[in-house]
Amino acid sequence: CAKDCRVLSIQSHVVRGYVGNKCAVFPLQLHGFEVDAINSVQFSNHTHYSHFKGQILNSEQLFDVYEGLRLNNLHHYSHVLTGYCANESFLEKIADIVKEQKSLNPKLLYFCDPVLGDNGRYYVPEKLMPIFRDVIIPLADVVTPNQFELSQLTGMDIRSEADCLEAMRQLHSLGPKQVVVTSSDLSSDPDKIAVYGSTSLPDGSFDRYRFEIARLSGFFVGTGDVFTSLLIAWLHHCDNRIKCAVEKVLATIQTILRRTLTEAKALAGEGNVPDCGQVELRLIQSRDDILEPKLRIESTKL
Ligand code: PLP
Ligand code: PXL
Repeated sequence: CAKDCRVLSIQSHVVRGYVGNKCAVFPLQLHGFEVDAINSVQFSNHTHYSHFKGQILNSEQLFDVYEGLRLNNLHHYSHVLTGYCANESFLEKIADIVKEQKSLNPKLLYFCDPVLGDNGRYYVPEKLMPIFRDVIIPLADVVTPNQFELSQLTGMDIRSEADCLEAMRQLHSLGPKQVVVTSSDLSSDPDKIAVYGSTSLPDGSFDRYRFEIARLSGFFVGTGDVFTSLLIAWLHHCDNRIKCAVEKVLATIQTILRRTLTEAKALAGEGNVPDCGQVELRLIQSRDDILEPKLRIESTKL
C-alpha cells in the first residue's frame, strides 16, 4: 500500500477468536496498511459462545482516546472503518469523528458495515437503525449491508433481484458511492449465496454486478467483518473497480471458510457438529490466500 494508507478501525476486540478488529487488523496489515484500532469492546470471546465477559467502551471513553490522538496530531487517516456497535451514543460519537476526519481529509473514505442483524432478526437494539439511515450512512462512501440490513434501512421487502437492485439504488441516494450486499438468498441456486456490488456513476447510472458463491454449511462468525476489511484493501489495489475488488474478497473468504470448515470437522469428529471454538476463522493459516487469492469467482454485469 502507498505510504499514506492508514485506517482508523473502531470495532470489537475479543481475546480468543476472530470478530471485529481481530478480523480487520491482520488482513489490512498484510496488505500493507497501517491500522489504528480502537476497541469498542474487549470481550473474552464473541457473544455466540455460552458465556462471555468483558468491558464495553462508552462514548466518552471513545472520545477520550480519540482526543489523545488529536492532542499529538496523530489523527490523520486515509480510511475509517466501523462495524458492530450496540449503543446509540457511541454511534453518534462515531458520526462526529467521521465528520471531523472528512473535514481534515476530503479524500478520506469511510467504510461502514451497518450491522443490525441477519436472517430476519435484529442483534442490536432496533432504535439504532434510524441513526444508521439518517446520520451514519449519509457520511459513508462504501456500505456493506447484508440482505436483512438492506431491507431494514430502506423499508423494503426484498424478495427478488429487482427488489434488491432498487433497494441498493435507494441506499446510494442517501450518499454512498459504493454499495455491496455481502450475502443474500436471491440466487436461483439454493446452494449459492448471491452477492451484489454497485458503484454510482456521474451520469446517474450504476456499474453493478452479481457474484455467486457456494453456501457452506457451518455457523461462521466474523465473515462480514473480514469482508469489509478486505474490501478496503482490494478497492485500493483495484483502483476502486467494484468487480475486481469483490471477486478478490469473495475468493479469499471462500478459501478461509473452506479451510475453517475442514479443520473444524476434523476437530469435532465424525458426525458431531463443531462448536464455536472449533469454527473460529482460520485467518492466520490463510495468510497466503489473503494476500493472493487463487480461486476464480464468476460475476455477471447487471
Ligand atoms: N457466508 C458466506 C459463505 C459468505 O461468502 C459471506 C460473504 O460473502 C457471508 C457469509 C457474509 O455474510 P454476512 O455479511 O451476512 O455476515
Ligand atoms: O462479527 C460481529 C461481532 C462483533 N463484535 C462482537 C461479536 C460479534 C458477533 O458475534 O460477538 C463482540
